[in-house]
Amino acid sequence: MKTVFSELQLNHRPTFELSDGAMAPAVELPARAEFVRDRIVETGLGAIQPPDAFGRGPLERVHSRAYLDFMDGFRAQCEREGRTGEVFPFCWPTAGLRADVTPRHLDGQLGRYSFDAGTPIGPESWRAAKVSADTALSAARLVKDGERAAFALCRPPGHHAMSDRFGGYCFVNNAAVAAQYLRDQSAARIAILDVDYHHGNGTQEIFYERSDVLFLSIHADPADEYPYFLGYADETGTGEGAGFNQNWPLAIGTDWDGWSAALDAACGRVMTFGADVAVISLGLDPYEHDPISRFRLQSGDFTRLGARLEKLGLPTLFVMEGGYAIDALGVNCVNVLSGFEDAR
Ligand code: Q9C
Ligand code: ZN
Repeated sequence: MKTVFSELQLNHRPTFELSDGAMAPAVELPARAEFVRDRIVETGLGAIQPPDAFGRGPLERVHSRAYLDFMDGFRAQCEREGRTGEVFPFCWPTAGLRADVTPRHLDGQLGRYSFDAGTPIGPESWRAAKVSADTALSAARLVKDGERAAFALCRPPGHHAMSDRFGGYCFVNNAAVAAQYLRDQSAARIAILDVDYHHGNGTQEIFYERSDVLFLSIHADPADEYPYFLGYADETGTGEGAGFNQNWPLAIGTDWDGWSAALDAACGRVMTFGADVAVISLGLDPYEHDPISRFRLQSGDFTRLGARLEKLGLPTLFVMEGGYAIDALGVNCVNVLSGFEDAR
């Protein structure tokens, strides 16, 4: 299986994040991608190639122009306002405040275009995020052109990014951009299966009214876990999209037995949907030793996950999302990919 990756994605280098009421060391670090890349080389999974530049067009298919304009201008605005290091939003237009205004001040704009204070953003972040999206698009193109599967080593991740808000360490929704690209280029029906420990709220929001893109997510119950305000079982899509969104919120402490039951159900739904392509939002944070998560998948379970996904028999795009147990990340990620390859 081919991998797409660029070292430019490493230039987003957060130092701190707001966590548990304090500034704590950031966990979404460049080393995450380096460990995965090194493991791919070590195991001989396949070639690693750099992404092509797709420009702004494919991003505009899932993100608003206003959001992309803000992000494109973010660095210059920081320089004008003398904001040097990382910045964090802290004031949002929630119910009772005006959602129809876009303030001039950077802090007002940050509130307008984000949904949490846990996503550090620095001067290099947006460029790295755009390259991460190019990585997803380039891997999608490999699948479109006939590869059975491809791996987009995306970082920063994407599945929390909404049509016009960043959050959850995510700026561009890489999986959504790639799915929409595949929809535009070739496939009639796309299934996105999100196995990250956290609900993929951004991907759900982007496709919630669509029947051509099925969104399925297996994650920790949002009553107990980030992102708290989306990802419940009663969210099944609306309008044209009614019946094309499904969530499996699982209890803290879920192990492979409980988790794989949800996986089987989700795979069944992919088949009844009649997907032409599967896009896997591949979070490795269901791992038992993940520092910010509380599921109990073991390294060997990730191999089983890859083998189960192969049985779908579909062209498959893997897009990396979360996973913060840095020294196990390479093994767990490549276990999924080699589990898929070895089942062929
Ligand atoms: N005390 C992804 O996995 N909250 N994002 C962390 C830690 C944010 C995770 C709080 C978690 C976001 C892509
Ligand atoms: Zn996650």
